[in-house]
Amino acid sequence: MNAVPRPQAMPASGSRLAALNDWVDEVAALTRPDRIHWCDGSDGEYAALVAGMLADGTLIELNQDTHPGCYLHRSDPDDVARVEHLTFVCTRERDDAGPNNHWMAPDEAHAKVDALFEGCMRGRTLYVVPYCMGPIDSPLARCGVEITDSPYVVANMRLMTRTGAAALARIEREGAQGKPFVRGLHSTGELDPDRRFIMHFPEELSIKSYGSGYGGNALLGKKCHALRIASWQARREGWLAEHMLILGLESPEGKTHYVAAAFPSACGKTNLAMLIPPEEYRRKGWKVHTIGDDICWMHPGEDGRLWAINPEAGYFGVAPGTSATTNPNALATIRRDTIFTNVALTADNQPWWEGLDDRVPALDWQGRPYDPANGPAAHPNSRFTVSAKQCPSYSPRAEDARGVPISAIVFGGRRATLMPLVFEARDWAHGVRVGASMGSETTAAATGQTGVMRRDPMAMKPFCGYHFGDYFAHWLSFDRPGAKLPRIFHVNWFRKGSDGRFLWPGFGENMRVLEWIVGRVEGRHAARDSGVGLLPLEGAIVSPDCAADALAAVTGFDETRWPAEQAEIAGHMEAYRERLPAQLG
Ligand code: GTP
Ligand code: SPV
Ligand code: MN
Repeated sequence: MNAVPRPQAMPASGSRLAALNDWVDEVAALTRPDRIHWCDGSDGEYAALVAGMLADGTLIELNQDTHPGCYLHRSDPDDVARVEHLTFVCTRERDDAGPNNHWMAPDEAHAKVDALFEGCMRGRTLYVVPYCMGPIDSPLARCGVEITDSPYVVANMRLMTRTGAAALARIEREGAQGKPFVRGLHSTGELDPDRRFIMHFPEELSIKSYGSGYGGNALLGKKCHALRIASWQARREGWLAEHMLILGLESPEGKTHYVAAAFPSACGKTNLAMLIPPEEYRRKGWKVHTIGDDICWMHPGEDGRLWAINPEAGYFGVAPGTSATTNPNALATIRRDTIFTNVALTADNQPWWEGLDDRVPALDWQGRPYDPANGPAAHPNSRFTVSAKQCPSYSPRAEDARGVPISAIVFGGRRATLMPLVFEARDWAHGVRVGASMGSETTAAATGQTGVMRRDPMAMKPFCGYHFGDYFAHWLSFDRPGAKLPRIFHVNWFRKGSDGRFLWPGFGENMRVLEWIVGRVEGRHAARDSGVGLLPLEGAIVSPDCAADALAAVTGFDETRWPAEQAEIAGHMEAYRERLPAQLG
């Protein structure tokens, strides 16, 4: 990199950590910003960012009477979701990234993306965003710094992570002890899909993302750090970084079981995490407490249990389908201080999306007068960004430095056929096989065709930062003397009848499945064995919103179709053959 003079406005030093200052200098020399701003995470800073974005049109003010502190961002129409085909894991050895990732040699990747970064921040401000993934005082938390030229990203990072002064202090403290922080460099570039890359360098604990301003492509604390880089670190350090929600299920007796659940993108994590139990359960005293809705870091504790934290501090949730009937907690959460991205607008400037209610929107997600001929009014991957603390079911245990002990792990996918409403794995190794075999129909959370069935092991296909064979072996390794592992289950809310409609009512009714799961953990419910695993006994799970024949279809398992599914799973495992543990072979 060329040595260039510092721009006038650049502070001599933004941090007590030389390694951080040097890196910021190095990036500034490459990207040539007009200004550098070190984020302190304060309210005043957020207000100034928002004011700037309102002035230049990056944000649009929503109806402040109905939605105080809420704004709309319309992204570039070519930049609306994660881009898996442009996402790379750049390890020295190609095989370490595995067939589950796109790979590029680190030197080649740096050269390719640095050429794009060259001078890209001219006329822009370079923001330095120190952040902590997890409770600020938790030994399970990990820190990073994102450098970005997008004020929208800075504002989203402030809602999604613990940013600012406290995070910087921890980074400096740890840096003095030689502990590295994850370095994430981001620029929106020209938002040109042909000049877009999301590069990960797990061996260097660094990320370089260019050409997108959307979600997981740009908020680097989320998928890039907390899943791809963290999964790599977790393997080395003996823990798990997973695409899972975490909820606490409190029984009428006041006992709380924590459950972690891995469903692929747009397959129901946020909804399950914020579930409101049906009236009859509420009356008895059942409660759901939300710890996290997307990512879970689990560490084995001294007691042999897995202890989990949610590394995030906010939700980047799917808007379409969110309503007073499906997810009232989410709706209550996003009534104020929320950034909406790519939703539609009503005539009185309120955010709107398909499934919210029966109003007719005035403008679609691109700001055009709404015309059904143009497709849905809200983009199918339109989202809200909001602080987790605003959720009525938010649990203070999300701030617990020790995390919460996990009683059950639940895998699940979007499967129109075959996979039953719920089953339990016979033991840990079987549970790992169930997770590794997961299938799900693709959704709008990533670009590409939707509704295509693909294997998505542990919901980590787009997010595991290393070879799936090594990953499955890592999962199996937790079964060791002294371990008190969670029981493993599999659910499917998305079975369809011959008329194409969902057989199971889902949402709040999923409480009935959670209760069965916790009942199994406590030894209160019997089960019957089947090809796929342990099924509930007939009548153990019923719903007033599910007719008897639908219930029988959705809770049962068609053994005649199992051999074909198993053959398909074997074919999928074949791709990881060279590193596949014998137990999964
Ligand atoms: P990411 O944020 O992409 O990781 O998604 P997620 O897994 O958190 O999915 P989310 O809870 O946002 O749900 C995605 C879509 O599935 C929304 O449109 C929901 O309304 C819908 N959905 C969630 N739970 C259920 C359910 O139990 N049944 C049905 N039919 N749809 C559901
Ligand atoms: C997902 O796709 O799983 C998400 C949204 O949670 S994004 O942050 O864009 O990855
Ligand atoms: Mn997700």
